[in-house]
Amino acid sequence: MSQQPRAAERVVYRSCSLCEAHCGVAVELEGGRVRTVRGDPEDPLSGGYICPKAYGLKGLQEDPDRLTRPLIREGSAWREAGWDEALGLVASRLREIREAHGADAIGAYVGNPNAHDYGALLYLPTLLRSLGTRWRFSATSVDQLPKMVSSCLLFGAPLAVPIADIDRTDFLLMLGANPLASNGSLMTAPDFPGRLRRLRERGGRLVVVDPRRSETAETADEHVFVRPGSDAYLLFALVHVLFAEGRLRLGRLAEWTRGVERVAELARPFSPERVEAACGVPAETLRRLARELAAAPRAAVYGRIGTCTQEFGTLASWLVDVLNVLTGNLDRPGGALFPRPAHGPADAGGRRKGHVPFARWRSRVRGLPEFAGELPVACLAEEIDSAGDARLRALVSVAGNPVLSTPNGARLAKALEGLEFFAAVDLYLNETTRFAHVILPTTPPLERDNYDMAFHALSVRNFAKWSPAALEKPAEARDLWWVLAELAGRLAGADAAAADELMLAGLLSRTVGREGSACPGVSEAEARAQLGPEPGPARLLDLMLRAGPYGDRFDPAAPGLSLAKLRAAEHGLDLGPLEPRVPGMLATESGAIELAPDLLVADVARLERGLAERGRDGFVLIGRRHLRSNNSWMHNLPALAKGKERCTLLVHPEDARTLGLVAGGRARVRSRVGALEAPVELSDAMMRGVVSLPHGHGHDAPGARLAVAGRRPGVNSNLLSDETLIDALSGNAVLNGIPVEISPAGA
Ligand SMILES: Nc1nc2c(c(=O)[nH]1)N[C@H]1C(S)=C(S)[C@@H](COP(=O)(O)OP(=O)(O)OC[C@H]3O[C@@H](n4cnc5c(=O)[nH]c(N)nc54)[C@H](O)[C@@H]3O)O[C@H]1N2
Ligand SMILES: Nc1nc2c(c(=O)[nH]1)N[C@H]1C(S)=C(S)[C@@H](COP(=O)(O)OP(=O)(O)OC[C@H]3O[C@@H](n4cnc5c(=O)[nH]c(N)nc54)[C@H](O)[C@@H]3O)O[C@H]1N2
Ligand code: SF4
Ligand SMILES: [Mo]
Repeated sequence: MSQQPRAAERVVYRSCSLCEAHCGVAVELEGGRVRTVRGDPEDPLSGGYICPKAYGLKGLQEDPDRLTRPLIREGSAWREAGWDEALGLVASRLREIREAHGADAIGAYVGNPNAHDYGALLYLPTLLRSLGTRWRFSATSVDQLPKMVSSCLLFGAPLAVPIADIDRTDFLLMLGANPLASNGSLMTAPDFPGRLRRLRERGGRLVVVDPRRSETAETADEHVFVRPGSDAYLLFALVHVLFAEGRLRLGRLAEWTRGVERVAELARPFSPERVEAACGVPAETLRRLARELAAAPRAAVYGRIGTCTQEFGTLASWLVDVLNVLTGNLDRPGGALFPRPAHGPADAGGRRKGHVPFARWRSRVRGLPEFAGELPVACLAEEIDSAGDARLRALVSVAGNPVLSTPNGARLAKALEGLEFFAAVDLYLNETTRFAHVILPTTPPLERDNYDMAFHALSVRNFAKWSPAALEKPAEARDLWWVLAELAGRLAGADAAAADELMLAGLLSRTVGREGSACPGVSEAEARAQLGPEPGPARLLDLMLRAGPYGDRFDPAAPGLSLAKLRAAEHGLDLGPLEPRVPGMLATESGAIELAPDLLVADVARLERGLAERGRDGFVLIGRRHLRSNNSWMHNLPALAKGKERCTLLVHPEDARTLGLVAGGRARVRSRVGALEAPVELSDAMMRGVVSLPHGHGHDAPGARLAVAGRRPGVNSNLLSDETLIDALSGNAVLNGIPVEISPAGA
């Protein structure tokens, strides 16, 4: 006799917000608790796919180490406090420091989870404005900053990132990405494994360029080993071949592209034969790849972490798009296109054109340039620990763990310890927040509503989904948006409601009631009446949706979109495949794609200089990700932490032999800035001369409250990453291709 599974009392459909894939999930509830988390087969984008981390939503909810009340540190002890006391203390300490030393004595660090919370995305600018500091840092500069710089120069907007049209392309050239572990990045494509499988089933070809035969490379038609940090040479060689062999095909974009001849000149010296040693890729392979790319009916080049967090990150990010343009694949189906998110403006029409927010100020110690209002996090520690009146004395961090995530974690930890005041908004007492004076914990994903503001703009289909809170939050819990707004308000002598009203008024004045705005025929009063009195991000989102490209323009009888309509579509709304958006979305001064902008052209000289030094380096270190892991902060969930040891040093067996390392033994790894020991795992998937260690481990820090993670702490790979190694153009940290010396531990 088969037993019928018990039905859940209630099922809430929403998205998993743990990674960029944002898969649709069905959260089954029973007795006020989560019974389980399943994939939602009716989600039009993910079709039921989830990865093991989805279950982590339940684990996170129930983790006894997750903080639920504000903590105030007294000496080395922590005590729980109410919100009024904790926020009052943060605001008064920050005001004191600002009055004594100026707003630039306070720094801010914003971590990755903010990108997965629309409340954070909407209210962070308010807090940052209220702090008034130019010393803003974020996980951007250990991640996609180079792509943002290049997109800003080429297309006029930092977040104008072309998305590889994986569902329709015939040829995907992927560099420095491992979506079988990461589930995709700057490319929201839930069920990436299934999409790649279908690409190959319909006769398409997948080529992966990576110094490790990654899980994704294993499934590809071809894997090309590349020396870490040499992608710009490889990509330039492909560009060289396109020009040399007359394989250009700009198509419709010819009219909208400037600088093609300049690119031809720049590519001339980078022949396949000249760069093959630097890349570790035979010249014939480079030539063949260029020909295949040019010959494919529809092709897309996609580069990610491995192409960004390296010495020539901006050049490599740029050349990815150069190839897409030169082969006629940019902005056409099956190539790489710009999404049209429901909350976004219809095109660049009303925006400021040609504005490149670069180097308007520089860091104090090293003179690194600001981009889009942020300084590279590689210089955060020195801005705190270098003597001088203008040093950083206080820090506010929001959902970040820079001690494990940014270069030279040991120096940063020491610097944080020396701060006069440190406030952390975070779910855990961890490697970073243990140095805080106050920790403000906010609601975990299932207790808050969400709309995937960042990732709908990076999605392989135009898509919108409302994620309702699955669980009612406890009385003492606060959402991140509210904490940001309340803090912003208090710094200005007001509160969250005042900060929220300011946001709404600003957004309304740009969106309705004015000639040239999205809704010229709607008065502010009318819009306010329809949006309702409830403060918070949902109301702002409603306004953006209604004024957006699919919006109802405040005519409830019109077929267009509003938050109410989105809420009613509980599995999400498929808004169709990506469609051409050039020239409407371009926001460059010329209104065209600037294929050879001055800043990038100037950086090519550095690439040229680097060529002589390449190909004869010693060992270099790269990173890797694991499907059950999420940067630094999900190792405390038993269901995800189980299994074999993951924080191992991968070494090619031949290299191990010459180094005297054995499987299961321990290696000592040393870089300019630090040393550590890690267990050795032999792997012929590694390129010779390259070793790999995952980041986000090292959970044995004294004072952290991470019982499960602490049992198998692993080591912090960012003890080895050197804060002086950066992509000189963008200031992005080099986290792949770090020179290291390796020996058997104890030798
Ligand atoms: N060596 C090496 N280093 C890397 C990388 C690499 O590939 N190699 N990758 C880099 C990349 S791509 C990134 S994005 C960065 C990430 O850098 P960070 O964002 O600094 O680090 P995370 O590990 O994501 O830490 C997130 C923090 O937010 C907290 N948190 C999680 N969810 C919430 C929430 O909902 N609310 C609040 N208030 N807090 C929350 C967690 O407890 C944790 O402290 O790491 C970078 N570091
Ligand atoms: N399971 C899981 N998923 C995640 C995360 C996680 O920590 N765990 N983190 C999330 C975040 S914040 C991000 S940004 C994304 C990142 O998503 P991905 O970009 O897919 O990141 P990785 O899986 O680290 O893959 C990077 C690949 O680049 C290769 N590589 C290293 N150096 C070079 C190089 O110089 N050139 C080339 N061509 N390749 C190189 C590495 O060997 C690795 O296979 O993943 C997100 N998803
Ligand atoms: S791939 Fe996994 S972690 Fe990422 S959104 Fe989907 S279920 Fe969540
Ligand atoms: Mo990231």
